[in-house]
Amino acid sequence: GPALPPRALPAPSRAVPHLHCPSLQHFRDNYLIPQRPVVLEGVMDHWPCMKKWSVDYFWEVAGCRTVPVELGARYTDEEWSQQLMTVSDFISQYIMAENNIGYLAQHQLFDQIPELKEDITIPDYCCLGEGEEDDITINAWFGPGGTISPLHQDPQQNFLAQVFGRKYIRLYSPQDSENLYPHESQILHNTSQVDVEDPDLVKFPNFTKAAFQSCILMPGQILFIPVKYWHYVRSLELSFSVSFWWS
Ligand SMILES: *[C@@H]1O[C@H](CO)[C@@H](O)[C@H](O)[C@H]1NC(C)=O
Ligand SMILES: *[C@@H]1O[C@H](CO)[C@@H](O)[C@H](O)[C@H]1NC(C)=O
Ligand SMILES: O=C(O)CCC(=O)C(=O)O
Repeated sequence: GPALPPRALPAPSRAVPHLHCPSLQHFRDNYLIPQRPVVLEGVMDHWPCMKKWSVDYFWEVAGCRTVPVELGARYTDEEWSQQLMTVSDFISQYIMAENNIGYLAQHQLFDQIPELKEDITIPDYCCLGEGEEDDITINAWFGPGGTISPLHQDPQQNFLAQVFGRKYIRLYSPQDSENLYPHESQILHNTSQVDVEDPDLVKFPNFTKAAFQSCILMPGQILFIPVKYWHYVRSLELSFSVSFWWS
């Protein structure tokens, strides 16, 4: 379908705090243990991806590789689907031609193209978890402006690292789950039924009771999303993010 028209940003709310390269202990005591979101700056400045990654680079290193692509603005839409296609087809049909929304959102990309993995680093803070480094799931999120990840929660801690482009992000505490109206079905039970930026308050009256934090995640910033913390993500332009799920 046609691209969604750009929407105005919502009213200001509580901003997510920002920190520059906190010590492991400071991060653990003030954010990990109390399970508070925070934006980390300065941590990924020297990752090679910051200088190397671009649309041309992906075309070059991965153009002929076949990957699953999500078609449609959001995975809760009726017309949303997944399709296998080459990275070069994805780039020409969904990145260059700005009339369709397609999202390359997947975890196999870094196993499929090991070259890309050398351009990123697992954040040191992950060593504060109990899991092994091998158990960390690294996801790629590559798409044009207008991709939306509906409000949902995941079962692990997350570092969402922004390589290029900006993303508008809203966060709601797990303590507010009942005001977020999770879907009833098993498959979508960790996704909210509410369209965060255009809520139906007749159907979901208690949604306004839920307090939220928000930020615009900029290139070079890493957002810590605690386990089960609800997050909604909309890309503001061509964007590449890498997420690290760890425990
Ligand atoms: C939802 O929960 C399931 C099981 O807890 C998990 O595997 C999945 O990654 C979660 N997130 C989404 C978006 O489905
Ligand atoms: C809204 O919250 C109130 C009080 O917490 C509860 O009694 C009511 O059932 C909720 N309504 C809906 C539609 O979820
Ligand atoms: O960037 C996005 O669109 C969604 C990211 C996300 O949901 C995640 O990292 O768990």
